[in-house]
Amino acid sequence: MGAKFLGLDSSTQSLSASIIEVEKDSSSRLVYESSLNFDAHFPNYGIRNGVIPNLGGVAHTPPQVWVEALDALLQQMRTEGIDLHEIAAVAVSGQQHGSVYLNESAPRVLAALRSTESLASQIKSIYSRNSSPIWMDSSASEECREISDSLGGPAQVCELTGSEAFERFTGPQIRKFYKVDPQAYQKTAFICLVSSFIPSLLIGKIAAIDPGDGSGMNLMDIRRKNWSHKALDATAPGLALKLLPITPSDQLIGLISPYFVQRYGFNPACAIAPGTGDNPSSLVGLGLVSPGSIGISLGTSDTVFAYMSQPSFDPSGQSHVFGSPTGDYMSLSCYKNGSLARDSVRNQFGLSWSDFDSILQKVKAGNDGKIMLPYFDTEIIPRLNYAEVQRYGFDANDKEANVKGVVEAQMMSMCTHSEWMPDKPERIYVTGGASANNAILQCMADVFAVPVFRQNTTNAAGLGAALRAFHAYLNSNGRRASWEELSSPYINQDLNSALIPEPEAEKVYGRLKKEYSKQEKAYLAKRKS
Ligand code: XUL
Repeated sequence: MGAKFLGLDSSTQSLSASIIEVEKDSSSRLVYESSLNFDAHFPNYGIRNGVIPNLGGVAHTPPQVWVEALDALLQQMRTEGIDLHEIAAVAVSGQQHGSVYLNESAPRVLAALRSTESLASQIKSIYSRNSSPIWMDSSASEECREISDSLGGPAQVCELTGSEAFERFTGPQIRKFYKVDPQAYQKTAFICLVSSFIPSLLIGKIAAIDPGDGSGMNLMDIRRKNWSHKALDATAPGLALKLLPITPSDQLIGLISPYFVQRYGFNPACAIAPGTGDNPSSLVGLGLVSPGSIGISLGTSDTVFAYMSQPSFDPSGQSHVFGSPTGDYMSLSCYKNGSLARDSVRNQFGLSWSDFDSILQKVKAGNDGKIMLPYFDTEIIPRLNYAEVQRYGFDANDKEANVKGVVEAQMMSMCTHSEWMPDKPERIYVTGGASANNAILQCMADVFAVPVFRQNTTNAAGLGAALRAFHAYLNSNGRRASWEELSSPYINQDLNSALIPEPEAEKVYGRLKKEYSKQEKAYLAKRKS
């Protein structure tokens, strides 16, 4: 039996576990996956889809939900008979940008956890802020402007940090916290991301942030991969003292804390690798470690991403450059109207996923020229601070047109807004819950006009985390394995199972994409005037 590596993915709506088993020759396979939904398990927090509802543009989650989920998932794994003693190393993938604020008692409390009591009950006093702003928050526009002005304008912020100032990015959120509640900001001794907070629990001390998730903050110098003092100063006073230095992705950050050894049977020698964001983690989980292919994740957010050897910026300023776990870079375009927009149409007409699929298949490509702009919620690309669905040539009651319209709109928007990316995609590797749906993937293939490969797991972020644990573990033992080698067993490149563009549909979308961009531009111009 080979060594095992555990990836934990703390996403917007759930915490998932992925375990890979590695043989002597370093080949590996995925041997376990499971998931725990936040809303279903922790109704007492009053969250909906993982978020505190009805706060307008403000989107927060109590961090205690993530903490409870960690105990609950590990307990569930034990109950299922998983021997956690076999895990050699663990890495975490987390929803990006979300931040956790801790007071000065945190290091002491984390170092003294007793295995007889739950994590949540022991750490409830370590927060300087009870809720965490997450990536769905769109309420920090004023702070984005202030940071941008102080750094010389949007292009300068992008050149320095890899992205223009964005509402959901951690820097603008920190600035907002400092302005709204300066006392609580002052009491904050440490600021973590979701992807460094969970590793902090695992090692029993505050864990550092890696360049992949550090680049989602508007605080990291994207080229040097360390904090930019100019950006920190533009954000909030004393911020440098609240952040640990950035840690490289391939170096272990500690051993698992005795709490997990005693409570769940982990081996005391089990090592913890740095956490990173779910998109950087998916990048390696999909084997995107050289140019040529792009990844699309269809989850709560829909994202389009690709490997880059050097930073290259979207001239429209809507996409981002992040660090990649390989030590290089990645491009990332993020859409807020992902699964919740698809769900909203499905629920409106009381459809099951298989009904939704049949309608998508039945309605001809192009929806007879009917176009939707799918802003069920505020949007990131294009940047919109209000929710307003637009329908051209149909209304809200037309079931077929709405089902086809929402998916075509998502695909056309992702495709047209990815045209800036330096390497033209030759194929798409797809992940996320909705990647199980054939008709959605066929529409993706037709719109992008390239084959779409569904992977064996819908959770590339969790798999990527397990692979990162393995990579950092090898590295710490003085062994080097290439990322190609590590990820290749998981990449489905079989053309027989790929979704291939249909020539007729490809032609239809060639025309419709232009029309879509026109409608999008006209709508944005109308809203501005
Ligand atoms: C990326 C982003 C989202 C979250 C979702 O910039 O905001 O994809 O990472 O988990």
